[in-house]
Amino acid sequence: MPGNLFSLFRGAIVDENKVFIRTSTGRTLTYGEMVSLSGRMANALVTAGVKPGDRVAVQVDKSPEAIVLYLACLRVGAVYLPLNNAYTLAELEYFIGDSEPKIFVATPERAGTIGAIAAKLGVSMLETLATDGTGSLTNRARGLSPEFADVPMKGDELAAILYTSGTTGRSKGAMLSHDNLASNAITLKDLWHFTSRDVLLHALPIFHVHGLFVATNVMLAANGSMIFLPKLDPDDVFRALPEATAMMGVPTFYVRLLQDKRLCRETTGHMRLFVCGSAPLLADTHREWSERTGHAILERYGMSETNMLTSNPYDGERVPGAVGTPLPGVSLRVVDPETGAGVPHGEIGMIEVKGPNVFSGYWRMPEKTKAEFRDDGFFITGDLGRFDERGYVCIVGRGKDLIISGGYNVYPKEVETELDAIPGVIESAVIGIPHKDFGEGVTAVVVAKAGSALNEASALTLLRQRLANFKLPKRIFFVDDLPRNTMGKVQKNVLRETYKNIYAN
Ligand code: MCA
Ligand code: AMP
Repeated sequence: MPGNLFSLFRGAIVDENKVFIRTSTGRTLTYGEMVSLSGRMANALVTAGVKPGDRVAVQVDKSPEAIVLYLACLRVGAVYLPLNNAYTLAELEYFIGDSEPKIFVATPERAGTIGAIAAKLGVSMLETLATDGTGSLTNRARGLSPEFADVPMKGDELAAILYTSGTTGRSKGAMLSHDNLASNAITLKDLWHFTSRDVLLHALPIFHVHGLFVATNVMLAANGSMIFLPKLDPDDVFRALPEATAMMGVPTFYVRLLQDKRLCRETTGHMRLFVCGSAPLLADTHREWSERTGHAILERYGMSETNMLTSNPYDGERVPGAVGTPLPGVSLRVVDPETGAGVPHGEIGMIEVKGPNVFSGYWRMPEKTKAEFRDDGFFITGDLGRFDERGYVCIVGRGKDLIISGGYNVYPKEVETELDAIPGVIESAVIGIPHKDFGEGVTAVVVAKAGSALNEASALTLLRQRLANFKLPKRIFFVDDLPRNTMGKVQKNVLRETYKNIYAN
């Protein structure tokens, strides 16, 4: 492994003039510019007092400069902490308090409000970065030298912290090391045959593993190019598609593109690869895509804590409904969730994993970390699965109370906590219901006090101030009582059955 991950990326450059990122507005960043700009930005961070191990929290829009900032953090040895730009101030307050960043980088529009919270929580510096690359951070970097001696890192030192929600409602920061990220980038580049001839159509957000580490790190390791779209807009996609060789997306991308008449063999014939992950891809979507385009989507499976774990083959059968075999170097076993003993081949159990890609633990949560690892070092994913007769892994459910909506994780407990805090609410249950577009739709069932004036719209207005938009229930139902079993536990399976068809059309 390369030590500092940036040295892997620098070493992969065969052509400095090659475009690394081109935006949908036509702005470009070459590999040579990426090295010099990240050098300047690394100098800016050091001048601002950032030291190895310091957290740099970032909530900005997608831009080439945001990637440059990520790379500058690697070079400095700082810990990059990307935050979903849908997070509300209430959510940010928790992340800032928990991670204690040295600097917070925000969009110019949000700098004022975030600055007040950051200052209250003791963050000494707030910098800005806009979508067009301007802002106080780039101003700081402008006059500085492009030369920067990358800080030597031990492979197990932290490169990034990614917050993932938790079953208790408190988000946990998954600590990822330089080696965790390097191992996955090298493996996926080789497995999926990425080279400097590739152009990746990139419409994912860059604050999660999929858009940042799977897509961007793999392209950096391959010296390939990316076309950055701000979001999944089918018009932008079909405009950019002729120049692309590959695309990565969550299932909602594929569902939406299938609704577009432009999707056909002619418009996708030149493409080399379509990769999907972050949530289950329905077998029907996989088949429909193959029929319309002639391309079998390559589905893979991973987590924020582990990066990628399994993949369908590049050459060989890509099976609808299966996530493929464990990546080289990854050990994956299926066990009895209670005892941890292996289950017979083909039977369903808890998926546990070990490998160079697996994180070292949750930021400042040693107890949680201990609870989610076995004594022999295997990480308990919370996903239920089985091996099929080919040796492919199939994910059949989740042992954790988690909803995945459009590729984003939503933990019901977090939404229930916010609902229960609303005056007039006695209790609530939040469930995931099959949703045509988002895979699962966050759905709330609420018991309100007699005579309360609370209704769906007023509850949503209050929630909107507290929760990121993708966590908001698509529907809220008011009932007299929640169904309970003899132990008094809410029967979410009964609720899921009651509301199972609400998003069918
Ligand atoms: C937006 N909305 C959503 C979501 N996104 N609601 C539920 N779930 C979502 N994911 C809401 C907006 O708040 C808005 O609500 C309404 O939907 C319409 O917004 P729209 O503009 O259509 O949304 P969009 O911009 O098209 O976004 C949908 C999306 C996007 C394309 C599915 O959410 C997305 O890019 N998801 C990818 C997430 C991702 O990268 N996951 C990877 C995590 P209103 O109108 O009421 O305000 S990494 C991971 O999971 C692991 C490691 C892995 O294996 O990869
Ligand atoms: P996150 O915490 O956002 O990284 O989400 C990780 C979770 O997404 C995993 O634990 C799985 O439940 C789910 N996931 C990711 N990829 C797939 C996939 N291809 N099929 C089914 N579930 C997936």
